[in-house]
Amino acid sequence: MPPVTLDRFILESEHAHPGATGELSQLLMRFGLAGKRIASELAMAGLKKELGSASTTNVQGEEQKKLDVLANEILLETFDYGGLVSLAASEEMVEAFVYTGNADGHYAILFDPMDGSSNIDVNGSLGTIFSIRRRGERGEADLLASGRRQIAAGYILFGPATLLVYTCGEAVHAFALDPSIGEFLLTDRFVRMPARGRGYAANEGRSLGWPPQVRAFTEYLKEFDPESGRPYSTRYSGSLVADFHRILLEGGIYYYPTDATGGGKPKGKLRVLYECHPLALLAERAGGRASTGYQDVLDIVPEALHARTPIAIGSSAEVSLYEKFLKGQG
Ligand code: FDP
Repeated sequence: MPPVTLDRFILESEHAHPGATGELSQLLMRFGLAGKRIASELAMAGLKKELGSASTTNVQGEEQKKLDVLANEILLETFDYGGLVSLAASEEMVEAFVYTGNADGHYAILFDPMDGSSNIDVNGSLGTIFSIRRRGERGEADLLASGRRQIAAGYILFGPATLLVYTCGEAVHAFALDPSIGEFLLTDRFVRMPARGRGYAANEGRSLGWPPQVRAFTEYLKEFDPESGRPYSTRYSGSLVADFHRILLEGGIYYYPTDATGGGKPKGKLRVLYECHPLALLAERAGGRASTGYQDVLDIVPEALHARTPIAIGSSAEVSLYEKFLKGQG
């Protein structure tokens, strides 16, 4: 059986949907291309002295690394031809970018080009998260919509291997880059997230700023009760994509709640449109869940392009338990 490349898989999936225009297939394949270019830059970044700060900050006031900026440029360039995409919004840009040469393009893309930036300088895992939406008449304003309006979403995980995971609707599929031929090859068709896991991912160093219910949830996970699978193990890498990928395969929960420490993150840290909506779509399609604690993440309608939200994402058992604790029923 020959290996199934990303392009072949996408094209065959397209043929299974009579009436498909092939446009979405092209977009997904281009995210694959961008992923290969970013992976290649990451592999050489230390040698080419591309690590470190770009001496700029993004719209959120966070330091930008050179690779944040480079990955953003690669993604923008990748969709600059072919007429399909007319709008791109990124965590690294203040406003959405309008492709003036593609004004009629039906699609908008949204991305976090380099997720887990604190891992850049230490050769840790990193990711690119993406989402595809249909572009509306009102341009940027139409992006402020529920996550259920996403047509497709996915991520590229830059770890020991480069992986691409996406959903185009019904199911989640995973691919690994074979660097010897420069192709993503299918590794898992119809990925399912376990209904329950044994690990949690959270920056517990900030727990004093969390709501007391989240602290109580965390203490519950750490209690010794082998019958209910406790204590859970902590697995936090500083890269949402890497932590999410582990949970996709092994189950468990990632959470980044509101944080009142210091300057505080009263709305949490993660961005609705670039991180939470795409990963929530993947989680749901794989049988998991994503919640603010009070509402499904996919139902959030952000008030601004760079809006943030608290999030708990992962196996349905742990996310439902998190919700119970937040509502004081744990
Ligand atoms: P980063 O800011 O380094 O890009 O979304 C951003 C993110 O990383 C996630 O990937 C990660 O899980 C989280 O923030 C890390 O934040 P803390 O350092 O506050 O734990």
